[in-house]
Amino acid sequence: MTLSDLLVLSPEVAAARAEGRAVVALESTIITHGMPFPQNVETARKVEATVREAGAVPATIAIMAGRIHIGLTAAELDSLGQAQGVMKLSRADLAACLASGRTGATTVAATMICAQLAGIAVFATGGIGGVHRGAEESFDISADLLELAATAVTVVAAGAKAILDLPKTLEVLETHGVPVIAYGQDDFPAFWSRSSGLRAPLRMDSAGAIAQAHRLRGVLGLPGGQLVANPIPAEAEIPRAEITPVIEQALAEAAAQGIAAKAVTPFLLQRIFELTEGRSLRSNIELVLNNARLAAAIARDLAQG
Ligand code: PSU
Ligand code: MN
Repeated sequence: MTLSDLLVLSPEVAAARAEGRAVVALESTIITHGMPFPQNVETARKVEATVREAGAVPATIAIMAGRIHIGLTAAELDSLGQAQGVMKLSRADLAACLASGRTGATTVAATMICAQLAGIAVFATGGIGGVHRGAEESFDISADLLELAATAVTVVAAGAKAILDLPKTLEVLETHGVPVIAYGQDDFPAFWSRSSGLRAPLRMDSAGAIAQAHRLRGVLGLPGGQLVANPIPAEAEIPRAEITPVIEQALAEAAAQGIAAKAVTPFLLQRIFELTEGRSLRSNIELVLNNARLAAAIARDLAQG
């Protein structure tokens, strides 16, 4: 079994790679564990269309029947969006999922690994995993953070959700040498809200500068990627004062029900969706589309060499 036996490129991605065109990787956990059906599939399609409109080719990544799919056909995307019992894959789970032949959705960490194997340098998502509140007791720190330190993919996200401990998340990223670049503002964004109230370590105002920093990390021989924190568009944001009590309630329920490990992030997202009567999901969709546009611009700059 070699790597080329494992990777299945969609026809669109294979053509783009052959022609040296820009490609943007997309994760699949947001489809299977991050949003309810049918908005998950509708959003995934819209994100792909947005990447294409912005002049790049989308590559949604998932594991199916023992292969790593880089780019899904419309039928594959539909079936993934309704599949039951899909594994949530981080670095630890990838090979085991392939060996078992089960269907698996890739988190930020696993998507970065697969993107790099396929030669894709830019990846758009909603929010990354981070240090959970109470991590000093639970030790719950997302493997996404260590992946950013290890794998040379530039990840465009709307920051990290305020369900996490954002100051600790930024500290862990700094410890591991991950550049955290706020796009077009000084503050680190907080997913549904444009600002977390914390200053981001770095700021850039153009896709070209982000692409150049990605290239220069390669020249310097630095392993690891970059986190680009792109604030949600103003018209779609939920101000921090409004989302904070909702987050507190969802966190209290998770604690009361003993939700742990991989179940934490999906549980909180679902409860916040219910408590906001869908408003959080509408914001989530808009921020992902916004990230897809910026990621496509970065990928286009990189493809120009
Ligand atoms: N943030 C979202 N939606 C998501 C996720 C994060 O807004 O669906 C997913 C991503 O796939 C991320 C994962 O990589 O949750 C992090 O999970 P954990 O906290 O268990 O590492
Ligand atoms: Mn975790």
